[in-house]
Formats: sequence, C-alpha cells, structure tokens
Amino acid sequence: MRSERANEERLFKEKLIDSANEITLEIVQEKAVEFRRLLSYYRCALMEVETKFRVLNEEFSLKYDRNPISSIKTRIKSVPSIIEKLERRDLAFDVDNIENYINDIAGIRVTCPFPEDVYLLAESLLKQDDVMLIRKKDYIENPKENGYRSLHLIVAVPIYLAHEKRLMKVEIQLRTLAMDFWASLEHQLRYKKDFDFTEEMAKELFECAEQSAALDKRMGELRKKVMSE
Ligand code: 0O2
Repeated sequence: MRSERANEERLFKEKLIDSANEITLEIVQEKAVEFRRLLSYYRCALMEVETKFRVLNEEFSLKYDRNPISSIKTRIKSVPSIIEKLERRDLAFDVDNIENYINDIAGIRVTCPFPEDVYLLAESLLKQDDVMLIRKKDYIENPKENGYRSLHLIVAVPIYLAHEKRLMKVEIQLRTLAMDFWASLEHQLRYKKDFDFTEEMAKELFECAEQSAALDKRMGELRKKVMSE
C-alpha cells in the first residue's frame, strides 16, 4: 500500500515538475530581479553556515586530533522544486511567500564519521549567539518509518550586506557516513523513473537502515575504546 502511494506521489511530482518547467521561464523572467537577489542572499547564508562548520572542524581537529566532519555539501533548491512546493501549499510564486513559507531554499548537508559528532556539531553551532533555531527534527532518535536517519535543523543566520543585515533561513542536515550512504542509495532507488517500488523492497531497505544503524553503534563503541587508551 505504502509503495503504491509512494509511486503515485512520484508520478504526481514528475507531472508537476514538467508543468513547472513550461511556466518557469515566464514567471522567473517577470520577477527575475527580486528572485535572483533573494537567491543570492540564500547563497550568502550558505557561505556563513559552511564557514561556521569549517571553523568548528578546525577547532575540533586541533583539540582532539581528528575531524568531526567528513564532508559538507551545499545546494540552492531548484526553481521547479520551489514552484512545486509553493503550488503544493497553494501559494503564488512570490519572493515573500518563498521567504516566509519555504524553509529549505538553502540547504547544507554535513556528514560525520560518528553519531556523537553529529550532536557535538549541532550543539556547538546552536550555542553561537547569531544562530537562531527555528525547528529541529531528530530522525536519529526517531527514525522515519522507512528507516531514514538524520538530524535536521532549520536555523536563521544573519548576512551582512552593504547597507543592511538580513536574517536568512538555512536547512541543515547532519548525518553519519553510514546514514548518508543509505539515504543516497534509497533516494536513487525509490525515485527511479518508470519503476514500481514494491513493499518487499521497502522492507529490504528498512532492514539495511537498521543494519547501518547497528554498524554506526559498533563503530562508535570502538571509537570510545580507542580514545580511552
Ligand atoms: P532535496 O532535494 O533533498 O531538498 P518541509 O521541507 O519542512 O516542507 P518536511 O517533509 O517536513 O518538509 O522536511 P523533512 O522531513 O525535514 O525532510 C526534508 C528533506 O530531508 C528532503 O528534502 C530530503 O533531503 C531529506 N529526506 C527526508 N526524508 C527522506 C527519506 O526518506 N529518504 C531520503 N533519502 N531523504 C529524505 P527533499 O525536499 O525531499 O529534497
């Protein structure tokens, strides 16, 4: 049942994106200047947050002689995805709507070797007095039904322009290498075009997520032993 619904949702999403492509040019041209300016603010916010993580990585590598960050990826949501999300919420394509109602225009994904690193980084970032937490979803403590794990934070950070300071929202996804491996492959498999994802396959993926979480736990325990030597 669940996989049927997922397929229906996928088809619906593809249709929406197709129709969005047709109207994208027209809409974006009409609001090109303000829209491009807004996206540039989000890019600045991503630079700010990425730097904060790089600074933390530097500090922890000096202090503990190892890096809590394996990789950092940033992305700005694509125009068709922005339009799709607005349409899903019955909102017009408008910079105010985008800023007020869409939290993941700017996204940053940080992967870490161990689950402890995820929480250490999140805690250190949220302690900073220019980082405001808007929403937190802990899919590590409470994994999604399909097995997905990650710590999601929506934060607002200031960007300093020539004549003003603006608060911009950024979605942060923190996860271990194992969680990232699972999520990347799950995404590839689930959204493969013209393919019916069966219930059996969903079960198999869920079991892979459980095994991957068990591996994270074992590696974490091993790390503790090594560090206490
Ligand atoms: P993309 O291209 O990665 O950005 P909201 O954004 O608040 O409206 P929601 O559902 O509350 O929507 O957000 P949530 O649960 O915090 O998750 C959003 C993002 O997390 C997704 O973004 C994915 O990147 C990731 N994610 C969530 N669930 C899954 C999952 O089951 N599998 C995988 N592989 N990734 C997941 P987008 O918008 O889907 O796409």
